[in-house]
Amino acid sequence: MLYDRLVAGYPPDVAEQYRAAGYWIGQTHTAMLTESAAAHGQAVAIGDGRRNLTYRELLDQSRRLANGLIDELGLRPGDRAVVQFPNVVEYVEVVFALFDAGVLPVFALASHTAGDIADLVARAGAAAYLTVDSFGGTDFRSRAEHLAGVGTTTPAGRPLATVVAELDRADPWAAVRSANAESTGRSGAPSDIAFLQLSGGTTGAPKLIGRTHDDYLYSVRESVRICGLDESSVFGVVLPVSHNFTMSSPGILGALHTGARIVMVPATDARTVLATVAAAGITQLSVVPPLVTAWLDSPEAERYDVSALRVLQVGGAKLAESVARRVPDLFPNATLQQVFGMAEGLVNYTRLDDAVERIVATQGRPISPGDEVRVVDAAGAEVPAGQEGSLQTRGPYTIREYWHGASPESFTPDGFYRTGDRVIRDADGYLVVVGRDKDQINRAGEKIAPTEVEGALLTHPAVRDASVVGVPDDRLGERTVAYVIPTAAAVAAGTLPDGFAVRGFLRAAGLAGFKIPDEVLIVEEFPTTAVGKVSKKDQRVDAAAPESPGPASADPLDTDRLLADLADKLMVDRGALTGDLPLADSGIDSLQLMALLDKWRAAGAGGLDFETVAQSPTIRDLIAAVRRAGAR
Ligand code: OOB
Repeated sequence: MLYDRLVAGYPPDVAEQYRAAGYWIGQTHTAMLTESAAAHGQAVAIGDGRRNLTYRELLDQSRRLANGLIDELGLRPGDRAVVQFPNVVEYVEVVFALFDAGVLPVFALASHTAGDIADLVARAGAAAYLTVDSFGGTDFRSRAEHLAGVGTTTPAGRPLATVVAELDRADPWAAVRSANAESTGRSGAPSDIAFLQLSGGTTGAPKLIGRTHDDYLYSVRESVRICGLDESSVFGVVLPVSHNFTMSSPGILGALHTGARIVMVPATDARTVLATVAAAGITQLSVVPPLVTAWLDSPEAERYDVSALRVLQVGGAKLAESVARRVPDLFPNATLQQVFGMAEGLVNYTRLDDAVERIVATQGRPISPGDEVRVVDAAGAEVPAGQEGSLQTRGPYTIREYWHGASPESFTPDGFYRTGDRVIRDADGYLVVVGRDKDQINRAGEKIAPTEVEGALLTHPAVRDASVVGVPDDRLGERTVAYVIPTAAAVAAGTLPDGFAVRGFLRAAGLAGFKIPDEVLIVEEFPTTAVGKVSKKDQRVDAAAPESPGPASADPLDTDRLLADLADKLMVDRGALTGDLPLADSGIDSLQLMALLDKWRAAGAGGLDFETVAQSPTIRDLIAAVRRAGAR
């Protein structure tokens, strides 16, 4: 009973083949770290500017934490624990503690809201929620207290356990850590599901993806080889720590497998990243395309010695060829590597020794000779090389089913995963991503299910119908546009909500920041297809059409206007923005700042650069900088 939930869906004969081929070597994550600690004990495994841990220390700390989780919280093998961490050392400690205890981490993102977490806890049947006290202006502790306080119970009838790492303390885990640094011996079998990763999601909440130790670590070892990671490498973590790209391609696990050093980069803006590359000698970075574009635009680009960087991996969303060609301007010594992967499994890489033309123009080819890839037409028949079709895949590290068999239609009867991506495969097996047939928005690499946003919009009393689409955007890849039809009552009463109010409503309703539409358009009706369905295709085209210029304002860089722009981005009341508020505490992220920068540059602050904006200590300094740039 205890272990039946841990069984993955690979047919036994297929599993045998993968073992015979040497793909699955029968190692758990705990064994992997133990081996690395034996080989590289005194080397620094990870640092975030607050704490550094050697391999030996990481192993010891995670074991002591594992014993504490068992003794203090009563966690048992096979339990699930939702982890929500920013990019800090404690994340890696806690994940390996859970592996050691045989508890499955469920990888939430730091950007998930309290509502998202409650939903994850319920769907994963989690026994625990582990997080930090607070970070970047978010109070995670009260979130944990709330979850525990509302009497959340686990399937076994136990109350939800919560653990909060206190980041300001010398010993952040003082409350739970045991003195016992022995392995618990509970880490389970290599063929067990090791953790639950989240899918991008097309309908409603993200689906849970159970990956086994065997299958995941196979992809990690091969990624290490393909991406040129070795013990002299320094891997900089810029993207969210728990994302599949950051974890395993080759990511945090690849670095730990090979004895490399992990450096948590504290922010994503050009100055912070380039300065950290220079100071820490970072050799490998994994990023999404919008960050590359932003860094290329930044005057910081030439100010730091970033010659240490050997590999710049870009993935999660399509990298424009024009941007790919400019990467050497930014990192003269680095080889660009495109990464087209998915949490469900399949990862494609361009190879480091591929010709430049192939690197800039394709999204790579699969990791493994065991990866089976087919490109099919609407009837499911394979199309020849060079022709566009839907990508399906099966192989030694791709799931055969979602957790508890959710969404069976995502798999073909013969066990291929329907990726929802439209691709062209060339004669050498390299893939070019040309589009999508799943209803999903890819906003700067973050995946958004339109149905989830539509559902939230429909709870607004003045909204009769809602349709959410992704529209091509130079900076974000895609931006999110919501079309809203108001109720007749709201129209009659003249109480139509505006975009600002709608976005504020969504935030209050608990929608994560990255899912809140960039634009809300109030309309009378939706365009329809021949069969009468909402034509999202037409809506995408309409939203992409250039806006008619509105009435010119007297001074678009007037202090009040600037504050209103900021308030709108932050979805707070204009009144809540005081001049003394430190920018770092305002909750604004670098992509939001970049969007504002674009707007203000267009409005007259042409010479304004991102770093000046991003490094403004307070809101007042920021406004002053924009106005200065406008006056020049
Ligand atoms: C990665 O994983 P997910 O699960 O967040 O998203 C997967 C989806 C893919 O199905 C595809 O639609 C899109 O993200 N995608 C790309 C892409 N990489 C991912 N679309 C175009 N070009 C690319 N290079 O995003 C992920 C997982 C592991 C490694 C890297 C990315």
